[in-house]
Amino acid sequence: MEIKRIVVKENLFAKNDEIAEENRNILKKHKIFSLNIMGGPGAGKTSILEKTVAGLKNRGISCGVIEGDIAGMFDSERISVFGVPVIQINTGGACHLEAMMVKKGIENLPLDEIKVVFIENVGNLVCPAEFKIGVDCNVTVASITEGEEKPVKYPLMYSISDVVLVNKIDLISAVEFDINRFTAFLDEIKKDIKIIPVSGKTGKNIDDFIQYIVERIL
Ligand SMILES: Nc1nc2c(ncn2[C@@H]2O[C@H](COP(=O)(O)OP(=O)(O)OP(=O)(O)O)[C@@H](O)[C@H]2O)c(=O)[nH]1
Ligand SMILES: [Mg+2]
Repeated sequence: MEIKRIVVKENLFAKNDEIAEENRNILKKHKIFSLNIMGGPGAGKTSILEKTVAGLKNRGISCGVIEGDIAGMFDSERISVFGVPVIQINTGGACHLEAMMVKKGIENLPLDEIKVVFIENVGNLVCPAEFKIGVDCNVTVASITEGEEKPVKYPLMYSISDVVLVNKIDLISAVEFDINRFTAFLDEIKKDIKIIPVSGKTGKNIDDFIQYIVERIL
């Protein structure tokens, strides 16, 4: 009997890419610089966003935030304290944001009033890297508590990143993390990448990240 083969994955990605392109066009039309903030669970994505959103606000730069989580409102509640528009997307089980989910988020933001959109992806070092969402800049938050070799163990995530924020740098003496070893591993995966060691807790070097964003605002 003839066996039928249906390649579902490719088609799904193709449709996702199409919607990601629509997102890119909507954001471009409104001259909004957009960032996809990715990283493992608890790496410090929201902590860094709290400091970054506050810093941008102090500079008079308005932003919006889309929070992606499987369930719950914790992260959007943390961000809303800063008086910026924030949309919580609950994926209901999916371990990543897809372009259609992000599109719904974008459509609910006041696009004429903001210059920057942050999209915090679901905490996961694998799946978010596989789904384009149509942003200008992919950021991976790498916590030093995860270990130095993660770039070579999760190569796709690091290979699609434009910026790596090496977070929890305040814990460096306790964790004995060797940043040179980390950057050497990262260099094996991707050469052209901006690395900023930061602390989402103390705010150390968050200004460098803010400066990078300011320089890229359209
Ligand atoms: N010491 C220290 N703790 C941090 C730092 N950044 C975040 N944390 C702590 O790490 C934990 C997780 O931080 P979050 O900002 O919620 O991490 P997240 O990546 O947004 O987590 P998910 O959204 O659940 O994936 C919290 O207890 C934070 O206080 C840091 O730079 N230093
Ligand atoms: Mg978070």
